[in-house]
Amino acid sequence: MKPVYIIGHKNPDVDSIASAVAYQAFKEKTDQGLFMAAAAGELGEDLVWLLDYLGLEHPLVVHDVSTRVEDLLDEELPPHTSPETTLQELGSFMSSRKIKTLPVVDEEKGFLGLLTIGDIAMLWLQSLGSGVDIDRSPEIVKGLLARQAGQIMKTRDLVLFEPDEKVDEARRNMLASRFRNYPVVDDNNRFMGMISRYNLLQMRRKQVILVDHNEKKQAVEGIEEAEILEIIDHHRVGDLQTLWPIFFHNEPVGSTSTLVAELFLRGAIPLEGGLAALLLSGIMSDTMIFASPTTTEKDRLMARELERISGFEAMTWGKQLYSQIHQVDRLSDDELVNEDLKEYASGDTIFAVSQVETVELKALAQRRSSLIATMEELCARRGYALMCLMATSIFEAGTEIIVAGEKKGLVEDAFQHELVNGGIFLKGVLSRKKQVVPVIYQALRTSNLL
Ligand SMILES: [Mn+2]
Repeated sequence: MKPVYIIGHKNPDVDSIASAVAYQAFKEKTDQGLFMAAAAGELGEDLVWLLDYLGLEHPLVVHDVSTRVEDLLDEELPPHTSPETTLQELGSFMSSRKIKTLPVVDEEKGFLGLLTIGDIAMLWLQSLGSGVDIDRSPEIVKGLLARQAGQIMKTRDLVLFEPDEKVDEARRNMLASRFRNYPVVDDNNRFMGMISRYNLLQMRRKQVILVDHNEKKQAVEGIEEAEILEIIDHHRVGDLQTLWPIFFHNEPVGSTSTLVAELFLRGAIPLEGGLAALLLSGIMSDTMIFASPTTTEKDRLMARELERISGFEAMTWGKQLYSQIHQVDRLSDDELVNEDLKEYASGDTIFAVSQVETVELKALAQRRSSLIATMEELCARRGYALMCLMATSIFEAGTEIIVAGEKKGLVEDAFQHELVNGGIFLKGVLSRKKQVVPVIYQALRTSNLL
C-alpha cells in the first residue's frame, strides 16, 4: 500500500514535526490507509534531541514528492519467469495471460533480460522457413520447444527505467523508443516491475497531508505534482490549489500542535504520553512559552490538557525546550556573534547588529568580556564603526544589548541608558528590525549633524 505522507514545511521546526508525528497517530486511529509522518528536510540537532528524549521515532525525511516511476508500479510484481523455463512451458503461460513482454529474472529477482512475443515468433519463422526438409519438422519443433528463456531472451538495446526517475523524463524516453512495456530496475539490478504508456495516462500522484503551512514556497519540492488530501494550519492562506474539495482546517491559534491536540481530545481518541509531550513542545515553542502575541486561550487550554496526559509541566518544560533550541552555550563566541549578523550602512558608516535568543540572560553574563573582545576584533577586521549583539529573552521580555566599536557611546544616547559592563538591558525590546536598527540609524544621523 502506498503511504499518505503527513508533512510540514521546509526547515522543519518543532511545531511542524510535532503536528505531523501526532497527526499520523490520529489518522491511524480514525481512518483507513497507511499514513507516514515526514519531514521536508533534515532534522536539526534540537529536534533530534527532542524526539530521542521523548523516545519517539524520527519521521522519514522526504525531499521531493514529485511523481516518480515507482509511483506508476503496481503493488505486486507482474508475471516474470526464470532463465531455465522452456518455450514449451512458456507457450501456454504467455498465451493464456496474453503476455507480450515477459521479464526474465534470477532467484533473487535480479533482472536478466526480456522475452518478447516478437522475438519468439521470429525464432519460429527462421527455423521453419529455412528450406529444410518438411519431414524433419517434428524434430525442429521439439528442438524449439526445448529452448530456454535464458537462451532466447533479449539482453541488449533494452530501455530500462529506474524507480526514482521523474515521470516527465520517463515519458520522453518512452516516446523516443518503440517498445510496448519497459522494465523498471533499481540500483542493485533488482526487477521492480513494468511500466507502459498506459501507466502514464493513469498516473498515480503521491498523496500528502500538509501540516503547519499552506504556501507553495514553504512546501516540500514537487508539491505541485502531489495530491493534497488535507491541510491543517495556523498561518495566512497562501497559494496552493487542489483539484477536489479537501479537509482544510485553518485557525488563528498559536500552533498547529494546538489544533492536532484538539482533534484528539474532541474525538476522545487515546493519546500516548510521549505524543502529548511532543504536542506540548509544539505549542510551547511556537508560542514562545506563551509570550508571543499569537498565543490564544485555546493554546493554553490544550497545553493544560497535554500537561495532564504527559505529566510534563508546561512552563518548566517550555523553558528547558527553549534553551535546547536556542542553545547559546554550544556556540563559541565567534559563532554566537556571527550566527545571525546583519550589516547596515549609513553614509560612510558601517555597523552590524546580531541577535541571539536565550531563555535566561544570565547565561551570557559570564561571557560578556570575551564576547566584547570578539566583537572589537570583528569591528577592526570588517570596518564596523559600531557593533551590537542583541541577547533577547522572550521570557524576560527584553534584550540585553552588548556593544563594541569606536561609536559605541552612541548607543547610550540612542537608548538613553548608560552602558554597564559594555551592555544595556532594554525592557520590552525584542525586535532588531523594528526597535533597534531604526534607533541606531536615527542616532547616527543626529551625530553626523552635530
Ligand atoms: Mn507552527
